[in-house]
Amino acid sequence: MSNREIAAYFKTLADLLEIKGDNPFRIRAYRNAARTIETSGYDFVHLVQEGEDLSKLPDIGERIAQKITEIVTTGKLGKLEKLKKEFPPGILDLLRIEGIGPKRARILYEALGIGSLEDLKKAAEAGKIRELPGFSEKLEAKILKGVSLYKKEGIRFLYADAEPRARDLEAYLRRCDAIDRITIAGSFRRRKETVGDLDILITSDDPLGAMDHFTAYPVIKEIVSKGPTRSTVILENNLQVDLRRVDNRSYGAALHYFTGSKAHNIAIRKMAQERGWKVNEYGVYDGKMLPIAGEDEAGIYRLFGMEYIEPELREDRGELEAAREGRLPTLVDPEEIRGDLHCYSDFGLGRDSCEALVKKALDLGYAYLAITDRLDHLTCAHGRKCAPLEEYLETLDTLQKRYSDLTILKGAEVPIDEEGRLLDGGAELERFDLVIASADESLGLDREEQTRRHLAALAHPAVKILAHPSGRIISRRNAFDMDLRRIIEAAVEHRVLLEIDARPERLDLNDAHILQAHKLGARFALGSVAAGADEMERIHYGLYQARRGWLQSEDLANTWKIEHLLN
Ligand code: DGT
Ligand code: CA
Ligand code: CA
Repeated sequence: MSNREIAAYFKTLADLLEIKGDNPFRIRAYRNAARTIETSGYDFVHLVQEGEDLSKLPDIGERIAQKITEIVTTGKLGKLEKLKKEFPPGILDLLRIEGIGPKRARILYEALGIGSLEDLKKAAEAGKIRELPGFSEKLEAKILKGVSLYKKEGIRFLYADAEPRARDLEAYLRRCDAIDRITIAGSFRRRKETVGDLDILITSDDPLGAMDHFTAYPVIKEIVSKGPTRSTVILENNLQVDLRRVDNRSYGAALHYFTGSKAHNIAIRKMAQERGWKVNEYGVYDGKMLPIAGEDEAGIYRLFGMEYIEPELREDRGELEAAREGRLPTLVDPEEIRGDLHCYSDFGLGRDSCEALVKKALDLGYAYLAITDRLDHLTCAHGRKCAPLEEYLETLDTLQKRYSDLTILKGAEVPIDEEGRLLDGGAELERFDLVIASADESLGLDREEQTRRHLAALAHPAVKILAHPSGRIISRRNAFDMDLRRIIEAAVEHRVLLEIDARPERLDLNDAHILQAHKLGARFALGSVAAGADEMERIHYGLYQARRGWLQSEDLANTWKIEHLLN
């Protein structure tokens, strides 16, 4: 169990208590504990197993320590189970909708008895929500949009939420003597931003032993089916896992088939038919049904006279033609990343000092790091201790002197107002090495206004990167209504890099937009958008998205030398 998963229990507990109207101090204590656990460098499962005294850690008291132990050892939290029973089962789904937090969920539940997305949709359609305290007609419309978006995309897991669980399960399966080879296939192998379920392939000479081991995995909620060639289970976090046992001589064909995507498979099958062959999950067969490939995956592509196609590209978006013609991209590799171009320190939204970020960048082997606090947090705009801007710039200069192995870029994220002006708060933007323009959602703007606002900002000479360009949040918020093509063209013209925001719920631009923008000549920049040193590690989620968008190192600024980047 990962720290993130353990923290999720406390977040859910806090959410439900808040909907219930419980003591705010207790709620805050659980939220703080969740944050400590999630951002801790320690592995909590390990701490529990070693019998460490957890209550020595910040924000972890005696009782929270007990709860962590309960979660780690049983996979459950009794208090949470009990609390869940006090509400309709769909109540937590409300929180997945953009614009609804626990406070508003409480109002919806108390005033109108809304306990599911179905209830929410009905009430919004009937115009009942706008009247509630703290709501409005606009918010009601946004909620309605949010519900339909959520329903359309279904209940999928963010890749980043599935990944720790998948890796743990994989490691668990590897410990079994009855299991030989293991691969997690499906959308997970293609590193899609969300996954519906996990598809695992194994080989085994002892199928019953292998399946017994699988179904004994500690955090299973339900065994849906169990058999010698296939078993399906549902984990405590509702993630479904299909495990299939295949023969060694079919392993490559099965891997290919179950990696997908379905569209890619169908395109391959068509190519086979044109040659009078047949492809399925057992192998490739000639006209006389004799096997001609199947043991290894690369062999299947070779058989068709193609280069090996990386799983990230298998979406039937032209990869088969490219592979046939030998012009597949050399996808950008994690080792090529030289730096992070978007993160926050405790001068702004971040939790950690600039120095902590610098140290982390060195740990990650980076050559450079841009610290990019929001300019409105650095100038007087937020009623904070007035204008830490000078101190920010000085701090970064001082750190640069102390840490000569890393180039520290003095960055700023600058909000774009509704007209497309950069909110510079009176600061001179030339004082920064790197300016990131960032548009928040502006509900009032129509398509043309939203587009123009972006075009105006892109024309500003100081702007180097456009943050999270589409504005979407996975399963929560659609992309801004604007002409993205024109915005991409303007970015190309003004040599502004388009960001790939690596936050797991953002991953913005997405793969399809990256492909489109790349064809139009755009270049890209990855940012972890970390609010703490530990979050800088999540840059790889953005890298996966870049790979799904066919990017090579020359397309991605983070792989460039600093001189090239700055000019
Ligand atoms: P997911 O789970 O919704 O995130 O997406 P996938 O791609 O993992 O899809 P899933 O789990 O339904 O099936 C795994 C793979 O099996 C899929 O990527 C391709 C293959 N597959 C499933 N159904 C079909 C089908 O009807 N035809 C073909 N050719 N392949 C299929
Ligand atoms: Ca799947
Ligand atoms: Ca599946």
